[in-house]
Amino acid sequence: MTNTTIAPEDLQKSILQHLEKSLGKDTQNATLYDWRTSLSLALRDLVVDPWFRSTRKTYEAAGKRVYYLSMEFLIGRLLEDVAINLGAEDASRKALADLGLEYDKVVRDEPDAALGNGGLGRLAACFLDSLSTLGIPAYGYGIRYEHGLFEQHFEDGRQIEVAEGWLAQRHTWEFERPEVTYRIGFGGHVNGNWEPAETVIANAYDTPILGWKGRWANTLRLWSAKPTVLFDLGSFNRGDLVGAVVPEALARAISRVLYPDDTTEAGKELRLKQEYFFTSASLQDIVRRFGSEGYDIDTLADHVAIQLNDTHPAIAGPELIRLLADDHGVEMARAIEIARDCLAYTNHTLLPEALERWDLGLFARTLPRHLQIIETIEADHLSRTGSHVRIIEDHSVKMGELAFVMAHCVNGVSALHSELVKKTVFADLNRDYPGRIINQTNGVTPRRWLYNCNAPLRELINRTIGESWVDDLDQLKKLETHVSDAGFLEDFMAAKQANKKRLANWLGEQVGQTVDPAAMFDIQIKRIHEYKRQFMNILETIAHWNEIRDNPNGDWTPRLKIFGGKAAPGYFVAKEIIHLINDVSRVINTDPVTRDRLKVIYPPNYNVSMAEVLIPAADLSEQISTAGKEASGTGNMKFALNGALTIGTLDGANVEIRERVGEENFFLFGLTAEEVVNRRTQHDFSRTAIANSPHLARVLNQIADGLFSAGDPGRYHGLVTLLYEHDYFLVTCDFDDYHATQNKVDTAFVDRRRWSEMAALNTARSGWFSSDRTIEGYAKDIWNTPSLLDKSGS
Ligand code: F55
Repeated sequence: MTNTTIAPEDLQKSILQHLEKSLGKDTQNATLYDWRTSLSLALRDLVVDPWFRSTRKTYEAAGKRVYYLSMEFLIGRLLEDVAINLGAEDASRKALADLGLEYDKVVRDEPDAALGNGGLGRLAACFLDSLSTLGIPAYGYGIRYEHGLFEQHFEDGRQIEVAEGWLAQRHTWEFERPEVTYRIGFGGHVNGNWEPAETVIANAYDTPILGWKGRWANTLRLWSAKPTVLFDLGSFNRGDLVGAVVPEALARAISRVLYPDDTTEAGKELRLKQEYFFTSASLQDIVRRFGSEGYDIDTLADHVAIQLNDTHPAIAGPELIRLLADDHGVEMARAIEIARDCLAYTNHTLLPEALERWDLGLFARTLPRHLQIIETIEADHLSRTGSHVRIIEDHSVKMGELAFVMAHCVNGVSALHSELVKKTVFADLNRDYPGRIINQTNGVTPRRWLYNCNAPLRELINRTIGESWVDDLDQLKKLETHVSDAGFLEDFMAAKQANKKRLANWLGEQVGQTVDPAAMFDIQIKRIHEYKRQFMNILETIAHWNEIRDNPNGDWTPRLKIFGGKAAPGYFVAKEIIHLINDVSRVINTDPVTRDRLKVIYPPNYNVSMAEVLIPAADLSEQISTAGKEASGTGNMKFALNGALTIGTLDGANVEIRERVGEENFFLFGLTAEEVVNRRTQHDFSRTAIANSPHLARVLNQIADGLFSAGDPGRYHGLVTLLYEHDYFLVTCDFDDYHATQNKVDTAFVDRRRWSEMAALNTARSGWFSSDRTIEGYAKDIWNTPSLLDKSGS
């Protein structure tokens, strides 16, 4: 059976029943939250059937399953996702409308599940969607953080972080499994056996992940930390009230909050505990399930493929060996072999500050048995390969090396990145284990990132080529023949215009700004980081502003520049950049000379749901990282798919996007990864670049003079000095090329016919960037897991 079709009347009945029986409310007193929860529960009822069916098929097939271990799953909202996968969107709309409610408003009431920082976590969420759509039996494993990524507020232009509280409301999609618990030990001693000093309980919560047309559903299992003893009655009885709650607080701290650092390693004890907590719980669960099906432990790798999403779960190597050797009596050398056959590792970044290393003392105190096992792994690795690469070095445990040695396959996330992985961070290990490193270029789910977020374009595509593209994105190629058709191009631009109007309304509501939907919408949304170069973007914006002011009667293409993104709370420079963007925005937006031609808006608290409004409305996608630094990028793919043109460097997946959409449909600028490395060796490269760029020199002087920080002229002294003296990310070197390319974009935008062709070709040629394609690559090259969908597609 495909597509659980439900009649609006039946759905409405179910909504009302849930309102009454599950929430204890009548229609008179129901709030938006009550309605949203009732609709969610009504739809969730429809998910259970395909979920059970998939689980049964999985057990019957007795084949191999994928276990995707990730510290982060950046899911966003689920309601709309479930509705479209069930084919119940129209029914939901109608059922609610008849109750006097607006579907879109109800959907927007759901808080984002923001259990991730950025690209790595969002990729994990797209992968879950694709695994279910493809019918590959899989479990996602992670942490049920009580607080997801912090809420970002601006106070006088500065970022303020506020704790996020998605679980303050009932999380309708999950099922608590009080009976599924594991003990997770920390510290203590090894006297033959490991005797942990401290133990917490990992408790499972399952969320069904439904694929396209409800043909298949996998499970996302998130672990919550609980104390072994609920309440210390002894302390309480002695009158120590605070002491009585301490053990509980300590245990629960482990799943309390997501670390907000994207690409910087925190090195904190609690973080190590989080990593071990969820990895151990997941592996115990995998081994228990395997055992319950009656298999011989020696055949584990025939049934289990474990993917490590970066090094955060790298403790899986030693932990699996520990479970096999210490608990199941497997001989050590064989345990290492089995573990390696099960494990594979994805690297997401080359940034040195992101490579996890644990202080040896901390590691020994927290996981003494694992340290012993790592020493054995290292000895085994050294003796087999004659390598000089050590896992334990400089008084630390290097998780990248551990993950590499314990994985049978290591992959990068774009063609360029995978080559750089071979040549840089893992050059020596690549020689020791030739062929181990492969590439799997990232992708994004077309269900969320086109079908769901872009109704106008979805409808146009459906009218033009039918609906089969949704789970076979290569079909978008069929649009190419329509690009010579003026009518199609007009419709394509009309869809874009509708999305721009929606965004304009949204901006009016959210930030109280009026914008012109005819202006070019130029968007950079991602974490704020020096390598991503939001700094260069805002500097170029100022240069552009200067040019308009110098020639106010010129024929300027109106632009709306939108920024979105959070900075890690401890990342000082990134926070300064945010402050600068907000300061510049205030000055530019109040300038009567440029008012109709340039505007800068930075809506606070960028998240998945905001991306869903911004991306479909973009004309121009900013992908301007220093070449060699952005492992892949996935936002770049979402923009191209939704018909935005990219201004970008030859970095990460930009390279592959440009190859596919055609170089004439992509605005390329900047140094290559190789040139970047060379340029850094040149004496005073940034001073030279600034001296040679009148535009940049002027902008830097304006900032240094306090033009954007009236009353506080010294505010950006540090940022400006950084560019002169330590411009590691080569903002100064790429500035002029970026500026010149932006001028080309201005000119191109005015030729509406040509622009619409380029935009439509971006959509038509982006099919390859579906995460379905990526997952098929992993399934074939790494996991060896078949799809269990019937060939008929049911
Ligand atoms: C790595 C280590 C730590 Cl300790 C924390 C975060 C990371 C990390 O790499 N985060 C991350 O989001 N990386 C991004 O992964 C995306 C998915 O592969 C890529 O598209 C993106 O280029 C990369 O920065």
